[in-house]
Amino acid sequence: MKEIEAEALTEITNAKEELALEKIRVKYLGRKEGIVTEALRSLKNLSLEEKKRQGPQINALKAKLEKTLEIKKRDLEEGKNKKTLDIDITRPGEKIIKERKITTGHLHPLTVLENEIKDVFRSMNFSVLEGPEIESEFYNFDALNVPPDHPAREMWDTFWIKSENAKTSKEKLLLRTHTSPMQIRYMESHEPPLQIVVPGRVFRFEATDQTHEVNFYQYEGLMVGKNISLANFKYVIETFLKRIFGKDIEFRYRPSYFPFVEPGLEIAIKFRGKWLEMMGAGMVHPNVFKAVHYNPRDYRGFAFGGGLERLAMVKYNIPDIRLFYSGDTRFTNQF
Ligand code: FA5
Repeated sequence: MKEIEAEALTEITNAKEELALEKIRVKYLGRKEGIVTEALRSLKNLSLEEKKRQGPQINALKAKLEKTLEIKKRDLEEGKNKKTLDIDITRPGEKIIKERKITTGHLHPLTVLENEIKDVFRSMNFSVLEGPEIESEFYNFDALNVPPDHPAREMWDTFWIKSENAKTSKEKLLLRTHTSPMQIRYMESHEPPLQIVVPGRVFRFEATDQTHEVNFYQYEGLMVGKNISLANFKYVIETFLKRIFGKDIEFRYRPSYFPFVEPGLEIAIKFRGKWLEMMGAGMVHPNVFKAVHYNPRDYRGFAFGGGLERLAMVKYNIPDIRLFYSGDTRFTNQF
C-alpha cells in the first residue's frame, strides 16, 4: 500500500493537464480495474483479522488520493484561467491601437526652462514671486526713475490701456513692458537684505522678427543689502549661466543704459556667430531707493532683467523666437 501511495502521489504531482489527471484517477480509483478499488474488493477473500488490519489502511489511501486529485484538479483549472490573464498590461488596448493613439501632454519648453531658472535661483537663496501683467504707469515707469517726459520711455513701446478717468500715474494702466515694476512693489513692502527673482510675461508694441516678439517672458532679479557690489552680481549671474547651459559659454558684458541702474550693463551670448542680447542689469539707482523710501546711503543692490525666450533659443539652438508661439506641435513635441 505504501508503494502504491508513493507512486500515485508522484504521478498526480507531475500531471500537467486534466486529461492526464483523469487517467491517474481511473488507474487507481476506477470502478472496474482501479488498483485501490481492486484492493478493497479483494478484502473479502481475507481473514477477519487481516480485513480489520488492511481495511482502514486501504480506505484511508482511497480518501487521500481522492482529496489530492481534487486539489490538483483545482490547481490545473486555476492555472488555465491564469493563462488567459497572462497579458502584457503595458500594451495599448486593441481598440486604441485601431482607432487612435493616446498622446500624453507635456510642458512647453519655455515652462520647462522657467522652472529650471527658478530652481537655480532658489538654490542661491533667492525667493521666487510673480507680479501683475496689467501695471500702472507709476510702477512700470515713474518709480523706476523714468518720469513722463523722459526720453528713455521710448525704449519701451507700450500698450496703454484706456483709462480716461485716471488722474494719477498709479491709475493710468498699461501692459507691463518689463518685470522691473516688481522691484518697486517688493521693496515697498520689504526691508533689506533681500534677494528675489520674478519670472513673468511682458508686452511691447513693436514689430516682430527672429529675436523680437510682441509678447515674451522676462525674469527679473534683485538683490539689496549693505555691501552688495557688482562682484556679487558677476558671481550670481555666472553661476546661473553655468547651471543653465551646463558648460562654459561665450558671453560678454558691455556698458549700457537703463534709467533705474547706475552703472548699467548688458550681457550678450554668442549664438550662431552673432552676439544675442540676453539681459540688462546694473547697480540699483539711488532714485529707485528713494522711491521706496530706502536711504540710498544705507543700501546697495544689483538688478537684472533677462529674456526667457532668448535663453531658450541659445540653450536649445532655436533660430527664430516666433516658433515658441507658433502653436506648431511639430516644434513643441521635440521637447
Ligand atoms: C529691460 O526690460 C530692463 N527692465 C532690464 C533691466 C532690469 C535692466 C533690471 C537693468 C536692471 P530690455 O528692454 O533690454 O531691458 O529687455 C531685457 C531683455 O529682454 C533683453 O536683453 C532681451 O533678452 C529681452 N527682450 C527685450 N525685448 C524683447 C523682445 N521684443 N522679444 C524678446 N525678448 C526681448
